[in-house]
Parts: sequence; structure tokens; C-alpha cells
Amino acid sequence: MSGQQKLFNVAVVGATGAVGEQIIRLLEERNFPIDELKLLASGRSAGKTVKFKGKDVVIQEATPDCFAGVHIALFSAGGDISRELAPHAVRAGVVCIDNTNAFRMDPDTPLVVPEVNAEQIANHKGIIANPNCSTIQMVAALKPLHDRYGIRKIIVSTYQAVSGAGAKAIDEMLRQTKEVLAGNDAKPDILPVGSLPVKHQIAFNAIPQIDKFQDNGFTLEEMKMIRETQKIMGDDSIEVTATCVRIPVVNGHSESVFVEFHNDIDLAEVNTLLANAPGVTLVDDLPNQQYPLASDASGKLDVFVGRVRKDLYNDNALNMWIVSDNLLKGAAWNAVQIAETFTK
Ligand code: NAP
Ligand code: 3JN
Repeated sequence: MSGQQKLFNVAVVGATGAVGEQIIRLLEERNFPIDELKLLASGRSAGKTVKFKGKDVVIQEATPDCFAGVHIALFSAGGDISRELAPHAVRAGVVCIDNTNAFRMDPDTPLVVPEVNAEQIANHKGIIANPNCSTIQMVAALKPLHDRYGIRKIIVSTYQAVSGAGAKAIDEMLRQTKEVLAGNDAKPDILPVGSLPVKHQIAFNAIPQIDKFQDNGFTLEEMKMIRETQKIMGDDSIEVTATCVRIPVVNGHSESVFVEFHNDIDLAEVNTLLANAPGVTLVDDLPNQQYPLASDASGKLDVFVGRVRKDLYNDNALNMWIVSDNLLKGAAWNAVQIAETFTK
């Protein structure tokens, strides 16, 4: 006898944003079992409508008392909104999946990439945190290798798309490109996002700063990659060094990763492990010059890995190139994937 599938009341907080928009699209595309969809944003957007499955859904203002009757809420309206509203949602019995930095390092909050540590979801106390986009794609690719050989050290340099800094950063990059091609000076306004009003040209450039500098000389984005990788892998002894760089690509983050293991590695086995890893696509065909590209990964759900090669000086180490859509696997898709585990 087949029972009727349970339907869920789902709220999207930050529904008008770049990430929220992708969450709504995925909920529709994946046919998420929804009874009622509540779309929440700031008071500025209240009353506007968004199409879902052919029907207009009216945006409501996100307030502490708007979560009654909601089963699952997906938050992507920034850390301050999550810190303010998620505790109210939890008290109303809602399972919150949070895309911000607000609860990621809270010991009581699981930080989850389903391909890596889905089992942690069961430990939630109302909130499950979605990691930073640059962390998600790296740990998804490295997990099968960690399970087999044990990671000792990671050195990662990122090449991050402007979409990670929001719609205004995309506009700025496109505007500056036109300005420079017209022979004029580029006018920087948004990037880098940091603690000072100092801005740099992103068109035809590479900016080695993503988010604010910390006292140790690393940026917040770099420290997120370091701490989140250790928490998700469940091993604080993994040494991680990150340099995060913004480049003039619209969408899709790329990463050059050096990874050293405790145990001897076998390259043929590494390739088999990567080829069979869930959510990972191996694109590594050097004779045909095939390797992952941000332009190919944009719009796709998987993490793409290529240029996999043994290090020349360290027998236990590999170099590789990891690419993924930062708004999808890096944010919206990882969150919807977590939400889907409650429907099974
Ligand atoms: P965005 O395009 O600027 O969207 C921001 C969203 O937050 C909008 O829906 C906005 O609503 C809403 N919002 C702003 N103030 C609000 C308030 N007071 N109450 C309720 N809603 C409010 O930003 P985004 O690129 O989608 O990113 C949003 C957040 O997602 C980021 O701040 C970050 O925390 C997280 N994020 C995570 C990753 C990741 O790596 N996992 C990547 C990107 C972003 P209005 O349109 O009404 O202003
Ligand atoms: O800049 C990027 O490419 C990724 C940006 C992520 C981001 C931006 C603003 C706030 C985050 C994040 O998810 O780490 C946050 C946040 O932590 O809330």
C-alpha cells in the first residue's frame, strides 16, 4: 500500500535575493512536497509577487511572529536577520536551514554538506547551517580522498566569481568592463567588501581580498574556509591555508588545491574515488584539453574536479582544480538538498 506523501509548509527568508531566487527555482524544479510556500523578505518587498508553479505568491515582511505553522525555513537574508529571526522560528517548531555565517561555528549547530556529513543533520536542535560556498565545493571533492588516505594539510587558492558578492558586484564588474573598453577609468564602488571605504577595480583585475581582514592577516572568507573545513570533516588537526581572490567572472568559483595525506596515494585509485564520488563530476581529459571551467559549471548542481596530479616533491600529495556554481551547490542547492532529507 503506498501512503500519501507528507506535504510541508516551507518559508524562504530572503526570497527576493540572489540566493533566495535560486532556492525558489530549485523547490519548483525538484517538485519539493510543499503545501504552503511563505516568501519572506524586508518590508521594502512586502506586497510584491513571485511566481511559483504558475501562481503568484505575495512576499511578506519577515517578522518574529511569521513562522507559525511553518515546518521548514530556508534563510538567506544575511547573518543579522538569521541571528534575530531563527531563534523565534525554532521556538515555533520550525527546522531552520541557514545560509549565513550566524550559527556555522556554534557547537550545537550541525554544519552540513550532505555528500560529506549528512548524518549530522539528525543532531540538529532547530538550526542546520549551510557552509560558505568556497568551503562546500572543496570538502565535497576532498571527502572521498579523506576517507581513504586521511588529509593532513590543504593549501587552497580561490578564484571567486563576483556573484558571490551579490547582484551589485556583478553590475559593477560589467559596468567597469565597458568603462575600460571605452578607454575610460574604471570607477570602483562595491569591491572589495571590507571594513574600509577603499575600493579596487575588478574588471581586468584580480583582488586578493574577500571580506574583512582579521588580526592574523587572513580575511574572514579565508578563516571561514579554514574553520568550516575542520568542522565538516570532523578533524581540527587538518592544517588548512587559504588565499581567497575575487576575479572578473560572473558566476562559478574555481579553486587550485594542494592536498597532502597521511597515507600513500595511488593516482589511479584517486581518479576512481573521484569518478564515483556523489555530487562530483571528474573532468580530466588532458589530450583533449578537458578540465572544469566556471562557464561550464555555472547553472549545474555538481562539483567539478580536474587537473588531478601527484605533487612533484611530496609522494603523499596531490594538486587539483575544483569548480562549482557558488549560488547553487555553494548556497541554494546545498540548502535544498538538506531540506529534501526531511521529506524522505
Ligand atoms: P541579496 O541578493 O542582497 O538578497 C538579500 C535578501 O535579504 C533579500 O531578499 C532582501 O530582501 C533580504 N533582506 C534584507 N534585509 C532584510 C530584512 N531586514 N528582513 C528580511 N529580509 C531582508 O543577497 P544574496 O546574494 O541573496 O545573499 C543573501 C545572504 O545569503 C548573504 O548575506 C549570506 O549570508 C548568504 N549567502 C551565503 C552564501 C554561501 O556561501 N553559502 C553565498 C551567498 C550568500 P529585500 O529585497 O526586501 O531587501
Ligand atoms: O564572496 C563570496 O564569494 C561568498 C560570500 C559569502 C557570504 C557573503 C556575505 C555574508 C557569506 C557566507 O555565506 O559566507 C555571508 C555570511 O556568512 O553570512
